[in-house]
Amino acid sequence: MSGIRPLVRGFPDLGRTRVMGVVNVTPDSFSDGGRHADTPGAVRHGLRLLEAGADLLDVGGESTRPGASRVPPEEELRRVLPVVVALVAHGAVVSVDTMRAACAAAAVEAGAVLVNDVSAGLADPRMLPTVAEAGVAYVAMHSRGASIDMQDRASYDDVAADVRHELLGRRDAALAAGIDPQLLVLDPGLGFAKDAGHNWTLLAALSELAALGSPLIVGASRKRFLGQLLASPEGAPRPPEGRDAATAAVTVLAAQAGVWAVRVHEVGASADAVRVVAACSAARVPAGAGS
Ligand code: PMM
Repeated sequence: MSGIRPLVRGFPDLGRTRVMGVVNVTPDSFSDGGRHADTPGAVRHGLRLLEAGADLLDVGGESTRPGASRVPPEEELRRVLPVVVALVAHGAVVSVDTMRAACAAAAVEAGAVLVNDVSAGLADPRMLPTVAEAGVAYVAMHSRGASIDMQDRASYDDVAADVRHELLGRRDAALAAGIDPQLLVLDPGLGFAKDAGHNWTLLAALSELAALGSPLIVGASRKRFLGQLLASPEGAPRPPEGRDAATAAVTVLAAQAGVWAVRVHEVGASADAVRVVAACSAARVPAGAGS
């Protein structure tokens, strides 16, 4: 494993990639929309993910699937906040998946310790200063514009180089706003303004992204490119609930590249996978040994 498993300050070193379980409190997310849309259902789901081995839980109230429209701010807060409060009370390490500074601030006030922003600060000019002031960890994910039409901007000269360059721009903005570099995590944003080929190229280039020196998070879970890979002989994409084994395979690739965390819907297989990769990497025979 490469040497990019740095601590994000405030998170103890587990000696392995950590597993972030997804708690979508939404009626319309592509993979689990509507399944845990009310507070008790979402909290129960979060507790099940913890039992299955999640290291942290990512609570979101706004679907970002391609084509999704924005949810009003008050509705996002209404969905997210009670779930954050309840999961924090159960001792969970909670992240909030939001593009809005006000939602991030309220979630942090309620005990969230990480803000996961798929717009990397571009959707709300208050986001970066708010996170800097809160002093919590921040995920800056690569995307291009709002979900409603982001796939129109899935055009790159060299996707790995372009995403790296654009992420560096967001890292500069985050640092300029006062976010502690030790609290900053980058994410290539699989599926966000990217087609399947772009996603595979980015997965193949994770080590180059890691060379930027910031911890990484990867979210491949149940995404469309996996459904396309696993399509039926007639060409029908495999539905989201049939993509968990492929998701766990991506977890292995990501853990081997040394990423800080993977963001997944089904936690058990990925929790096992990151331990397998860590055990194997700890057992690696030093170069030259036995010769
Ligand atoms: N993907 C989704 C939502 N939030 N956050 C990060 N950091 N990375 C991702 O890849 C990501 C994300 C979309 O998936 P969902 O609708 O199933 O949550």
